[in-house]
Amino acid sequence: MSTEIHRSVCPFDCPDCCGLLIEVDNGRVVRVSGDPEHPFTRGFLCAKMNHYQKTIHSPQRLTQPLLRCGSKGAGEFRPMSWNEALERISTNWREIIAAHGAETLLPYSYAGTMGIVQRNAGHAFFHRLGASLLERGICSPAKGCGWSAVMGNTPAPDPDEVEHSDLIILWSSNAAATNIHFLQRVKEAKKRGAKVWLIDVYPHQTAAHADQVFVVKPGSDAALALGLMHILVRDGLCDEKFIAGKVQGFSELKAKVLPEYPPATVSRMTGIGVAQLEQMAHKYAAARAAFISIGGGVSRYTNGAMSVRAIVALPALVGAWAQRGGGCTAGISSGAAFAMELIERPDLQQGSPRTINMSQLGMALTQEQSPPVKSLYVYSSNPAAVAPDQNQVLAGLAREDLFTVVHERFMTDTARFADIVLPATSSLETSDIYRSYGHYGVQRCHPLIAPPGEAKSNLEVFSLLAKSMGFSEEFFDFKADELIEQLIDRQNPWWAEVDFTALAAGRMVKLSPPKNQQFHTPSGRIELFNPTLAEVLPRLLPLNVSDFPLQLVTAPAMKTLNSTFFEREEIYGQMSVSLNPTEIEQRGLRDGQKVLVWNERGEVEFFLRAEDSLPTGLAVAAGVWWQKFAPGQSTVNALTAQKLTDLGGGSTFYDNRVDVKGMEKGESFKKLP
Ligand SMILES: Nc1nc2c(c(=O)[nH]1)N[C@H]1C(S)=C(S)[C@@H](COP(=O)(O)OP(=O)(O)OC[C@H]3O[C@@H](n4cnc5c(=O)[nH]c(N)nc54)[C@H](O)[C@@H]3O)O[C@H]1N2
Ligand SMILES: Nc1nc2c(c(=O)[nH]1)N[C@H]1C(S)=C(S)[C@@H](COP(=O)(O)OP(=O)(O)OC[C@H]3O[C@@H](n4cnc5c(=O)[nH]c(N)nc54)[C@H](O)[C@@H]3O)O[C@H]1N2
Ligand SMILES: [Mo]
Repeated sequence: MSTEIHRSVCPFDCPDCCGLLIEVDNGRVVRVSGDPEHPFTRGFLCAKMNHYQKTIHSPQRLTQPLLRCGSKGAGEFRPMSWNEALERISTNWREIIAAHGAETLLPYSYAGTMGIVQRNAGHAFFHRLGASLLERGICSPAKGCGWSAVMGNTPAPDPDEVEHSDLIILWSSNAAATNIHFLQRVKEAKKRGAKVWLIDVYPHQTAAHADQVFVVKPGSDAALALGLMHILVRDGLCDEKFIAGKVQGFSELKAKVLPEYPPATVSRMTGIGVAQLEQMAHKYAAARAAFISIGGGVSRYTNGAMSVRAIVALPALVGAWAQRGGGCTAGISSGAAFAMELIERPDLQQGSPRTINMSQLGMALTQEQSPPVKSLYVYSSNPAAVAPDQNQVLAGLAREDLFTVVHERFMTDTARFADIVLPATSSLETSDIYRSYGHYGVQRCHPLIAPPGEAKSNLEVFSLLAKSMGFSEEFFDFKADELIEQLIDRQNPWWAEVDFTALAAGRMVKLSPPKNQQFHTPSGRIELFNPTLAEVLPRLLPLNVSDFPLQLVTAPAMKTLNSTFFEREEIYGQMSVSLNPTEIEQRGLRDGQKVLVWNERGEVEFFLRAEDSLPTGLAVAAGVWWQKFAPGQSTVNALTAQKLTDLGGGSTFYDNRVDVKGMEKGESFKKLP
């Protein structure tokens, strides 16, 4: 039989949301490549997706429902039928609801798939059940809050516009790992003469593409942005005309905030020299169309929303928004294009249950709650690995009285703790529609192969669970393609320019954000002063206080995505922590040895790596590993805290302090089987 080539979409949590070409031969995917006709992908993929077929056809895929037959977390299961699994889940839930109320059930999901249908497929069911609500803030809501504090609902510029910029600032963004198709635009602008800056806590892979790298102290970015503004004002480099017409609160900022951020003070706060600050401000003002791309890094601190807000304010002072290619982005939000209420079904909500923040799962499972959490249903997420304060999360998952169901593609660290594991489909086995948080594209995809064994999609499972629980609403009969049609709100102006024939044919089409006004804020201007917030003006907020000497940044790894792709042993390497050689020497350690990284929450074994380019005082651990591939029993989130950001209830993954010590000879934690 000859090979067929179909279009599909990368389902993973990445701003690029690539178009894929999938070659299928006899029911098997034999090759995956970037769609050359996809306007954003332009024919190339990242290292993770280049061999997606290895994930799809991995012998490690789960294919049958499983029932725990060992102790919690031991990973011992026996296969069972779907009927038995559904019967057990619904019987348990009925008993728990009768004894303790439906609020003691907690759904836990995030971004295993970004397809709008499969990602949101559980909301209607859990609303109908009356379960506790989950605040899904593990990624970067603080970034959104920082943006909207200044820009309201203003749609971010299209990423292609960056090609018209002459100064591109990648501010806390390792685009070479996390946004490679945007980086391609940056490289093209560079070829045409644009300068590229990287502002980060260490020079990572993206530094190779930058003309200048500015290394800041973690969490100090608000001071940097305000310090630059101080110089712009002091030296008369602001665009007075733009400010007079388009900006609210410049005089308040100038009078009340900027005097606190003179260069000498900002240099102490950020670690950037005074001369460099002066040079930065002058070059920024001299650029015709400076563009800032803000990554999530700055937002993952207890002061994260405020840091983003200060950075977003910067372009207003030089009028960068008035120039093609100028301005700033903190990510694209096109959710308003979709009739989300038809899939989320808030109208089915029973009672008014409490909300639990997903970054505080550890507390929710181990600390006294009224009512307690008695059952956890996890889908499209791996909280044992990705949630902060891993020791508390694992202690919660180990509770004998917690009934845990995990719907997964692989036997993850979370699935090991389940009472019941259900096998999940991959993106090539289901229908869905995708939007991106890095561009305005939308694309549909259809099942191209049969699921392995008895794997089912999120939507199918919730439909079966609804039947088992006796729910008769029509919603629970809808198929994915019907929901996709409902989600597309053709009357909504976002769809005005969409070619529906191309969409139906599986091609990417572009949504058009509203163009009726330039700045979608209450005042219609860029709001440096925001009277709706407790903090009406930006400033540097303090970080977590701790006596530990090193700041630990737990950055995204090049070849894995959060805890995804660890089934692909060929791509991930060794779980290591990097330090400047001075820090290594001071502790009497050597490059390559095993070390213990520790703080008040936990201890994690890593292989030590010396990196000359790292500043002192910083430790970097890339990637969120599966326990079974870690040198010890714990992974990086045993060190991170459940504390939330200043606004938005976001996670603070980079706001940790730790120390590092050598391991005694032969000392090691117990390994998992
Ligand atoms: N390869 C790969 N791609 C991914 C992911 C992955 O795990 N691997 N994850 C996906 C997901 S879920 C997301 S949300 C995005 C995240 O993608 P990004 O938003 O680009 O990544 P962040 O984790 O937010 O961190 C970006 C950078 O912030 C830097 N940083 C940390 N603290 C500070 C600070 O205080 N100041 C400054 N200036 N910089 C700082 C870090 O060193 C890091 O280089 O990427 C997605 N894509
Ligand atoms: N230390 C540290 N921790 C972090 C981060 C960090 O930078 N450092 N990043 C944080 C960020 S930005 C994010 S967004 C979160 C991400 O947290 P998660 O969204 O939980 O990310 P993943 O680790 O990718 O886990 C997704 C799981 O969903 C499964 N899955 C995939 N498709 C499907 C499906 O269709 N159905 C079902 N049922 N399951 C499916 C996958 O097999 C995978 O195990 O992690 C956070 N954790
Ligand atoms: Mo994320």
